[in-house]
Amino acid sequence: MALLPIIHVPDDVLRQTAQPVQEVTAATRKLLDDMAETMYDAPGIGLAANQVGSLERVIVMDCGPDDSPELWRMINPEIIWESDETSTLEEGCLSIPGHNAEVVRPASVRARYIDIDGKPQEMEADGLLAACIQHEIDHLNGVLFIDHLSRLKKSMIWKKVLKSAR
Ligand code: GNR
Ligand code: NI
Repeated sequence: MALLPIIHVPDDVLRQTAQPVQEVTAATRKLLDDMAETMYDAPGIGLAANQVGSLERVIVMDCGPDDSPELWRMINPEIIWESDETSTLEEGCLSIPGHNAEVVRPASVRARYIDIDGKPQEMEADGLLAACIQHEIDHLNGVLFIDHLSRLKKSMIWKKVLKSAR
């Protein structure tokens, strides 16, 4: 396993669309394992491939309590159902360090994905896990949590980001 450098805004790779994995290989599994190690080290509760400079459609998540971790490794994840009910949760992003904001999203989702054995799976999430999987799939589509904020809130964060990136 290896720790991967985490890429920060305003790097362009965070605005690119990750491409579907055609075949689950040893390289795919290594990328997922390295991403999991990088996520736990950060620490964070999720990580998408764009954030480590890869454009494969893969994510890792662990929203479990420290004494009962639950690692999700997902290939080609997609939301196949979302609730009308929404929920508001404070989000942060390892690629936008130091900036948190409340984001409104569907409260529950159902997702389809390929597991590390190459098998199609479905899962349903609510609470923090639901927010996390939507946040990670957004990354694969080049979308950041600040894109869900009002123009004012987004521009306030973006100004600070550009200032500290100088
Ligand atoms: O560590 C993270 N915390 C978090 C909190 C609420 C909703 C989503 C997240 S994901 C984030 C890690 C990250 O940047 N993943 O892309
Ligand atoms: Ni993020």
